[in-house]
Amino acid sequence: MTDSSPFYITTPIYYVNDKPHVGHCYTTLVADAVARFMRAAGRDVFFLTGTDEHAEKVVTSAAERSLTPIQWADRNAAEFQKAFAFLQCSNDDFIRTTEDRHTQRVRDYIQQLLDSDDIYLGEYEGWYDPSQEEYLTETTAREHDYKSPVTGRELIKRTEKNYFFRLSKYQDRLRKHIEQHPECVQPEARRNEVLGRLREPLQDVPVSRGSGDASGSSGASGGGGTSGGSGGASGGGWGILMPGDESHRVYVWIDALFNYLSTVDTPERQRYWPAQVHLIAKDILWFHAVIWPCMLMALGKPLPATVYSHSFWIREGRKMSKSLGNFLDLPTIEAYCRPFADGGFGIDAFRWYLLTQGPLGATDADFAHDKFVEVYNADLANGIGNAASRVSNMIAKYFEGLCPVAQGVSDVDAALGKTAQSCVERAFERATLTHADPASGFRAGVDISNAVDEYIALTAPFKLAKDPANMQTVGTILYQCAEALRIAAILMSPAMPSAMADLLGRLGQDAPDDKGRFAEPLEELCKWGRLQAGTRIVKGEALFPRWDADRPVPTP
Ligand code: ME8
Repeated sequence: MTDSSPFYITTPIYYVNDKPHVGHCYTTLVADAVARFMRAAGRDVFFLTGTDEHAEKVVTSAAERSLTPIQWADRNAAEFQKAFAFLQCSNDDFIRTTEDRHTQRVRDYIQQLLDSDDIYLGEYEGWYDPSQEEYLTETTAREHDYKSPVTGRELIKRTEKNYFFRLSKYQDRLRKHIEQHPECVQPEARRNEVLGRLREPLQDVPVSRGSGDASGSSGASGGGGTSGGSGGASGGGWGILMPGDESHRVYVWIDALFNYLSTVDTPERQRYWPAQVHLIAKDILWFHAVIWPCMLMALGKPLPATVYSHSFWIREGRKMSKSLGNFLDLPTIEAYCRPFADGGFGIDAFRWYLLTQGPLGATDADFAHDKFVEVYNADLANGIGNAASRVSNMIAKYFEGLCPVAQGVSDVDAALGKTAQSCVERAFERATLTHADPASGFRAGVDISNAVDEYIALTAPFKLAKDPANMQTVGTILYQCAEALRIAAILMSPAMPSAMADLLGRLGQDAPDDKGRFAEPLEELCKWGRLQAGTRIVKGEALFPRWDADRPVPTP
C-alpha cells in the first residue's frame, strides 16, 4: 500500500539583509528534490521556505540605503522568491516573518510559555562584545583574554533585563530523546556533537531584548562559543513586541524558529505538524537541535522527526566570504544555468551538480568549475544523455522507432532489471534524509544509466544486428535498455525536472506535474516491465551536449 501520510519539510528562513547566494539556493534545492521525490512516492507533502526579517542587520543595511527596514526586506524577500522560482523549486509556501499570520501566532506561543512559566523575566550578566553585538560565555571570554575574538576590542561586563526561556528544565528530556532516536539529528557526526554539548549544563536562553535596544542578528548567541544575552544596537521598533510588555521585543532567533509551526498552525494545515525534516546547515545546528525542540516540549507539541544539518559550500578551494568577495552569487548562478547554446550548462545540470556533489555529509564541498565540467560530462553528457541517444538511435535504426519486445530474457538481461530495482530501493531508503549519504539516493538514476552502458558493451547489440537472425535478441536487449532508462529518468526527475520530463516524453511516458507528482505512485511506476512494446521512442537532440575543455567558464 502506498504511504500517503503527511510529509512536512522545511529549510532555514534566510536573512533579508542581503541577496541570496549559492548556499541559500542549495538548501532550498535539496529540500525541493526531497519534496518532489516524496510527492512522486505518494506522500502528502508540504515544503516550506522563506525569509527571516526582524534582524538588526536588516535595520542597518536598510539605513545605509536610506530605506525603511520593510522596504529593504520586501526587495530582498522578492530576490529570494525569484531565485527559488528560477531554480524550479516547488515550495508550497514562502513565509516572511513580517507577515501578520506569523507575528500574531508568535505572540500566542510566547504568551502560552509565559503562562506556563517557561518564560520568565530575569537578569543577564555577561561578557558583551560591542563590536559584534553579542555576548560570549565566560570560557570564550577568558580564552580570548576578555577581548573580542573577532576584532580584539575590549569586552564589557554588562547586565540587562530580559525574558528567558527555561532551557535547562528540558535538557535531560532532550538528551534522552536524542539518544533514543538516532534519526532525530543527522548526519551522525552532528548528532554526536550535540550530545557532547548536552553533557554540560545548559543556561536559560534570552527570548527578548529591550525595545529600544534591538538584538544582534549574528545568530551566534546559541552557536559557537557564545551564549546569553541578545545584543544591543538600536532596532528602531523592528521586531515583534513581547506580549504584555511593550518595553521588550521578541529576540529574532526565537521569532524565526516559530515559523516552522506558525505556517502550518491552521485548520487546513495542522496535519503537517510535526515536521519530518528541518533541513539546515551546521551554522545553526544548536538552535534547531536544542533550543527549538525544548521550546516545542514546553508548548506540548510533538518534536520534528529529523534535523538534517549539512556542511558548507566553499568555492575553488576557498571559504566564501564577504571580505574575499567570492560568493557564488545569483548572476553567476544564472550564467551557469543558461542553455547550452548560450554558453551555460542549463538549470537541470546546475541542480544536478549541487544535489549530487554538495556538502550533505559532515565535510564541506567545493564548487570548482573543473569539477563541474567533469561531473557534467561523466554523469550527464556521457552518462544518461549518451545512453538515451544510443538506445533511441538503435531502436530507430533496427525497429523503426518502436520499442521492441523482450523475449527469452537471459540471466545477463535480467541482471539489468535487478540493478534497476536495487537503485529504486536505494532512492527510497535515502530520500527521507534519515539515512547516511542521501546524495547516493539522488545518484541512483545515473547508476542505472551506467549499468545500461555496461550492458550494451557486454551484449554488443550493434554487432549482433549485423545478422538478421539475431534480431529477436537485439530486441530483447534494447527493450531492457529502454526500460532501465525509463526508470532512471523517473528517479532523476526530482533532481532534473525539465530534462527528465523531456526524456520521459521521448520514451513515450507522461512527465510529472510541476510539483513532481506522477499520475501513479513512484513504486508502481518503477516496477520493471511497465514499458509497453510498440511504444514510439523518439530520438531528439542531445539531452546534454558534451562540454569541451575550450568552452569558456560561464560568467554574468
Ligand atoms: O542563519 N554552504 O539565515 P542565513 C551551504 N535566518 N549552505 C549555506 C552556506 C554555504 N556556504 N551559506 C549559507 C540564518 N547557507 C537564520 C536562520 S532559521 C529559523 C533562521 C545556508 O541567511 C544554510 O542553509 O544566514 C544555512 O544554514 C543558511 O543558509 C543560513 O542562512
